Amino acid sequence: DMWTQEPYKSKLKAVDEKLVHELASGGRSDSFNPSVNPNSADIPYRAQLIREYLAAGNSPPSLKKEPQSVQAALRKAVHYYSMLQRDDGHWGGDYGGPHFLMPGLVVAWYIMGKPKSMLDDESIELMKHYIRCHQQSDGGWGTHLESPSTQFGSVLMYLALRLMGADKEDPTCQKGLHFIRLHGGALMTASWAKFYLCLAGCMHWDGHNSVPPEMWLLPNWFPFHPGRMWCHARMVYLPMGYLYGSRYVYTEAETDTLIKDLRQELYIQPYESIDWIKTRHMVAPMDNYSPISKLMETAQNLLARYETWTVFQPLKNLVRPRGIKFCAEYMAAEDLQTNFIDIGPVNKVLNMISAYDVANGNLEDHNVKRHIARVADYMWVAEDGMKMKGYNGSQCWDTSFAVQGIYEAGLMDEFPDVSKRVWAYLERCQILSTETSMATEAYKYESAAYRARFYRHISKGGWPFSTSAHGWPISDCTGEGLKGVLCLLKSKAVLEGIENGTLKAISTRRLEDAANILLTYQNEDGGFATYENNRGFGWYEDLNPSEVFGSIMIDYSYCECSMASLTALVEFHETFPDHRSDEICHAIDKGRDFLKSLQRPDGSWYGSWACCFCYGVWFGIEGLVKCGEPKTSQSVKKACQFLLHHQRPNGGWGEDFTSCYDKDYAANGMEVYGDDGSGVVNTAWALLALSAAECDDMEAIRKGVRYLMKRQLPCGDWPQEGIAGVFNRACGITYTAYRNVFPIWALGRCKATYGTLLADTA
Ligand code: LAN
Repeated sequence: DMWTQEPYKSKLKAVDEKLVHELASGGRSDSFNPSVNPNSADIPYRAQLIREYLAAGNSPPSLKKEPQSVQAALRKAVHYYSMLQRDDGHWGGDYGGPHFLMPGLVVAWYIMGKPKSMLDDESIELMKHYIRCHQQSDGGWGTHLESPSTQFGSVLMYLALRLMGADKEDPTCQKGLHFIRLHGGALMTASWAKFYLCLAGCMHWDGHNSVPPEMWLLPNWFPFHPGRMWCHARMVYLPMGYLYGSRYVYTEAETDTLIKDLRQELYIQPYESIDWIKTRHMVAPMDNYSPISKLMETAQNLLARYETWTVFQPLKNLVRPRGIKFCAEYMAAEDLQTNFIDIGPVNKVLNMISAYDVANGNLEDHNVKRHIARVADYMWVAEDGMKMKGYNGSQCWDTSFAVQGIYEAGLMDEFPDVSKRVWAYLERCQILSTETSMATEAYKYESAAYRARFYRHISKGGWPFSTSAHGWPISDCTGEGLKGVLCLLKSKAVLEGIENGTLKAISTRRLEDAANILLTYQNEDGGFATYENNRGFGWYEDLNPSEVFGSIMIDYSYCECSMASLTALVEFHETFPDHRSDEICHAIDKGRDFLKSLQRPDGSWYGSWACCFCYGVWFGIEGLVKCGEPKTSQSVKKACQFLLHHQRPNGGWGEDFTSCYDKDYAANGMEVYGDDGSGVVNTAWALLALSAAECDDMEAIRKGVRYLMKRQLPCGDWPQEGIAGVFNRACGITYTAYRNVFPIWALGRCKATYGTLLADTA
């Protein structure tokens, strides 16, 4: 138990552990029970912060459930949440969920000779625990926490468990292997899993479709160019190109007995008998969310000839080394620009293996060491063990939302230290130039020429999703960050702090830079994509080589990114009407039209980054209304109708993850989490949307507010429920801040909007 070790042990004595536990778990005795709720409530992390809070002599909220007013509920909620704020101002949380990330890291660790500096024995034990926790009754593992078992999840989790030393006879392994073999063995897993199998030496590279590094050498005007792909797909297929192109295999594979065993375990046919080239297109139906198109299959078959036919070899020998060289150079730039965190967990691992290969397997190499030092950024310990997160965290994003919620709840001045710390964090996270924190080394990559060479958008003025060290700005994170700062400019404590020099000022110039970068993000269609402009074409999706994810090939305009960017521009414009006024007004008008164009006939918006229509509709309504659409307009009315239609008898809203997957509203089943299938986060989004539109169905609003209050735990927290986040249509991702931030925000907004009309709610 890592919490009982120094430096925490000494503090532990000072506080009442029972109280800590009650506060951290909301007084519930069932801490983690994956069969009831596979989502972590983040109890160990929260307990540690509460411990420190108490050890410093602060008093916690009372654990009595008083007869409450909305105001009292809010005060308690913010008091509770303030205990969890870190000294540097951010809120952290479990950002796990996907099951295909940690196995990649384990493969890297294994290939690199199991360095303890990357994962020590204790981490390995905790990671094995995680895998055991999430095994399902059929023996398999899902692609993410709440997904039914897939070959993708199962093969990877099994591989990780075995590489971490679990015995084949171990009951978890036996059940897992049974599932895998029952469904055709590892030949049937998805390509991203096959990739790791190839690296580890458990599959022949001929069994993997070509990822030619040469594609980077195509001229930029060429209709298909990887530089126009969505940055996440681009940054994953970059190291894949390097590793595939060099046909990298774990150097000890041929003599390693564990690898030898795995080669026999994972396949239902003898490993030596497999005609690999014929297995490239195989994939289990359960993994096949976005089937490979005929076009792509043809391309892959042509590439397979390019890889193997002798006529092509002179050409290949000429261009492949150049492609590999470009990939290595591009990866080096990405490593430096992100301080070796890299844009996400997949390229983090693959870039690290590549850097290790570039260094000829030398663990003492400077770059390899810097890579290893940044692995910890992705790890998280919760009640279900240690996991690899989907990003290096959601710090900046959650913090920007939290402060807006507290502001709308009217409690900013009541918690002055909270506001001051948020200010400090947002100040620190804004990206000040196109340079990064490893400025001297990364500097050369920041020139316009390098930016173009490596397909990077400008950074100056933006905010990232996680930390300043990560350094990739995002449109909506910039929007929410800017709105957070604008809120804080209304805090007395913050203004005082700036005045007396305890807080750093954020110059008007910096806020203008934020508005400037937001303007650059707007696409032709009026909408906003995630990290960059939309560069490619719709048909790129036909070339999606990943069977498990949808819509990954280009950066599309999204409802969420558009709302956050546009409303930030609106608020910026209200505060600084002289800066690029015409352009901003024009952008807002265009954006509003875009939002309307995305609205579905039933009045809803599909949410791409959280589950699902409740989230989308909140962004849709908020975006329209703040961009000047009358609240009485047809669009707004219809959107409200959509939400009202889906309110449940108990006053809440509850959507199932399949909404995202099927792109069709799916209500949670009654049995989910034992509360009529409603959930606090969905309900909060719906209330935020309805109150933004000043919906006059008071009965519905009152019921919703009452629901949120009823579900509040005695300590001021709310329970963690189903998985809230999603990406690429098919993968869930945990947000543990949402259960605090959104109920606070929604209650605060309803109170501000409806005031005494809510009076009889308690
Ligand atoms: C994220 C996290 C943040 C998220 C929001 C800012 C909330 C969203 O509004 C825009 C998209 C974005 C930036 C986003 C995109 C996809 C990410 C990066 C993630 C969900 C976190 C993890 C995920 C990433 C792709 C996971 C790795 C898997 C691959 C398929 C590469």
